[in-house]
Amino acid sequence: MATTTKRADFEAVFPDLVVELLAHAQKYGLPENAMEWFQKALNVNVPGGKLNRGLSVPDTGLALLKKPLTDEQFKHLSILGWLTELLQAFFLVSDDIMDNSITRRGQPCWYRHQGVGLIAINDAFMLESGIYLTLKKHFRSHPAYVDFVELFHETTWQTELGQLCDLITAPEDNVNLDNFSMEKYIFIVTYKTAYYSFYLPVALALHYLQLATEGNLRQAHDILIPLGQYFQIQDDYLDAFGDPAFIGKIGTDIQDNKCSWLINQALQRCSPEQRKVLDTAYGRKDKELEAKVKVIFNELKLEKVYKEYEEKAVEELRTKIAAVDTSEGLTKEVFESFLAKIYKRTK
Ligand code: DMA
Ligand code: MG
Ligand code: MG
Ligand code: MG
Repeated sequence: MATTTKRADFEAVFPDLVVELLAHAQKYGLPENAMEWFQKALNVNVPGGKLNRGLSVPDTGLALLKKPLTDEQFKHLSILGWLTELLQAFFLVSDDIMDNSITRRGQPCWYRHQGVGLIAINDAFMLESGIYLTLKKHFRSHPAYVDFVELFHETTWQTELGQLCDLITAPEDNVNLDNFSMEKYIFIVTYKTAYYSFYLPVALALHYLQLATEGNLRQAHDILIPLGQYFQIQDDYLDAFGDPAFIGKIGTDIQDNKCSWLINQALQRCSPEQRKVLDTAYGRKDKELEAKVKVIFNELKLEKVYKEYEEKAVEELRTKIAAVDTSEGLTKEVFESFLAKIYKRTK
């Protein structure tokens, strides 16, 4: 039996969701040029990524049931998957404005498209609204409807808390590396990334299949949050050490003064001389100063530090997964498939 969802099968569900959302705008007599704008905002920002989050909703369904999904289950779980991608699109459009990013998925960021600019803010809101319109259309009479709505609201809130801390820990005009710490870092990444990227897809599948017991949700949480922290540490590592052509985005963390995993590791290991360079070069909108920071990252062998961290983190996650209590319908496969998707990822 297939244990993972075919990307093409999942992708085939999206165009109908676009049609439905456009129909929902048409009902209000939205002018044609605005209809076209919204359609483009959906098609540019929602598909086209790795789809890890979206695919993991039907994949979790498969891993929970351990048998092929019915056509209806596949369709519903895929719709819920696309809603996690809509949520992600809403966050990424906003994140790229706030992070002053250049490219995303190998294209200019949405706000950098010709004629878009800060209209992207409203586009982000409309992507978010699309979640609730679609939920209502397809799941209004599902027993977990209220759980779905509450879960999307709570996850959005959590992500916003994380983004707030990410942003205010990285003031543009006041670089002070003493403000960074691993404690702050773990808060930021838990909230800005782990909940929406890892906990949400699994919780959605559990609710959809009526397997969302308190115990199952708690166990999922206790594995998926550390898994999400590991994922964001990879993101931070790739920001400086990844290949922009391959990851589809140009790293901005050093110039943006971000409290990233790499700078926290550097601060723990640097000599007083290296610290002086970091103090004057980190968080400045200047390519040469950014390069100086990268020289120190290399001197401190952060690539090696990262690889050692990765092995240890994965070992701990495997131990946690092995201890999962499956008596209420949870399976280890749910978590194994997540881990397999991200272990040693390079994009
Ligand atoms: C990701 O943070 C978090 C959200 C909520 C988008 P980030 O700015 O490190 O992401 P990226 O590297 O993709 O811009
Ligand atoms: Mg960003
Ligand atoms: Mg960001
Ligand atoms: Mg990043």
